[in-house]
Amino acid sequence: MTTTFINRPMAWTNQRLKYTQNDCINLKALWKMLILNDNHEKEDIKSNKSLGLIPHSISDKNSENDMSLLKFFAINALELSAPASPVLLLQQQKSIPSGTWLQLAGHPESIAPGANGIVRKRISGVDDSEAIAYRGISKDAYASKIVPKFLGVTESNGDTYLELQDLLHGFRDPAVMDIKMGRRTFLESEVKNTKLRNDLYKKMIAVAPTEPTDEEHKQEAVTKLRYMLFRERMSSSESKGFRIEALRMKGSSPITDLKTVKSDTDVYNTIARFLCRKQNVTKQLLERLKQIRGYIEKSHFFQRHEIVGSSIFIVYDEDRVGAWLIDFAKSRRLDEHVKIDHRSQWEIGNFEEGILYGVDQLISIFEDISAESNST
Ligand code: I3P
Repeated sequence: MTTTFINRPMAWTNQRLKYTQNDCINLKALWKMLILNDNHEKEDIKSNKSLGLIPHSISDKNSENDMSLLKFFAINALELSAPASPVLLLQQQKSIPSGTWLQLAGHPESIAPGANGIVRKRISGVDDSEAIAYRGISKDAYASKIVPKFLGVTESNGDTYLELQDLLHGFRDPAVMDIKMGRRTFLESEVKNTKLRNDLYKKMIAVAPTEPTDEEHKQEAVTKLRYMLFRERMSSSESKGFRIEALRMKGSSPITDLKTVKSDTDVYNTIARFLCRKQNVTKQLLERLKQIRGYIEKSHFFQRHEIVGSSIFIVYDEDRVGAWLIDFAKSRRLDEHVKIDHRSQWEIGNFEEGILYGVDQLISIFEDISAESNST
């Protein structure tokens, strides 16, 4: 891709930001990013490359937070091997530092802050599809390296939770971005779902008032398939195999009004602005994205599953960067005879979702941004 950096206001104007702060439309669908705006005293660097965290201090000389690798491996080993029984977690909840939790993304109240680097995500039960996916992933040498550490399933007060590595733990006022992967973002089962939904019609006309047909306007409802295809077409999902769902810059409010970020220029500029011309961050994230691609290609889990609706979650602060694949509620095991490459175009029955096609496109944009920032 040959895109040049043009500093357009696009999704970054104050007006947009103001609108976004008052905009509740997106909140239901966005559960992933929990940002703790706290007033902690400065923490030690706690990083671990194998968990997707890349400390700047490894490549940046003279970082004031330099710590021996041994020390941060030891810290992480302690945190992630911490027993995660319901009782302990409830006790830990009491010691959560006071601060403001912002749920930037997602189905509300499905995720709860834990402590010691753990978050809990509510699921339907022990056989929830996401729990099944995490169990499979954690047995896969490659897939397990690109997702949050899975600590198990726990029950508390009648609810069941996944216990996962808190990807923001230890970061200070981080920049975060959630990129939903894939050209197809719905399960094939939606094709047969004829249920008409007024909420999706409302979301549709909020973005494009003239999009519904006369019939749909009359019914004031659309099917989920109709809405999801529209959503993919209005954003970059259809063309690039990914879309930027939400982001937050250091010291700023979250931006979730990104449903029409679609063109090469808009996508490029949004990511470039997110990276703030930080060469080191861009370079390390590019390496991590390539690593993620390589692990997906080698993983047996990915060969045997369609991965629908997952996101790449990117985070960086002054000290470190990290990127992981998250959200496996719509990952499904493929029948034995079905083979997918995660890049081909979807046709009903072939189960292709285009996640690797999206990673290819994303890497290409990061390469362009990296080249641009090196040349200026
Ligand atoms: C939502 C988004 C979610 C989807 C949700 C959509 O649209 O595509 O991924 O949830 O369906 O409404 P938007 O991003 O425009 O808010 P699932 O991934 O769980 O299907 P829902 O309304 O049926 O929850």
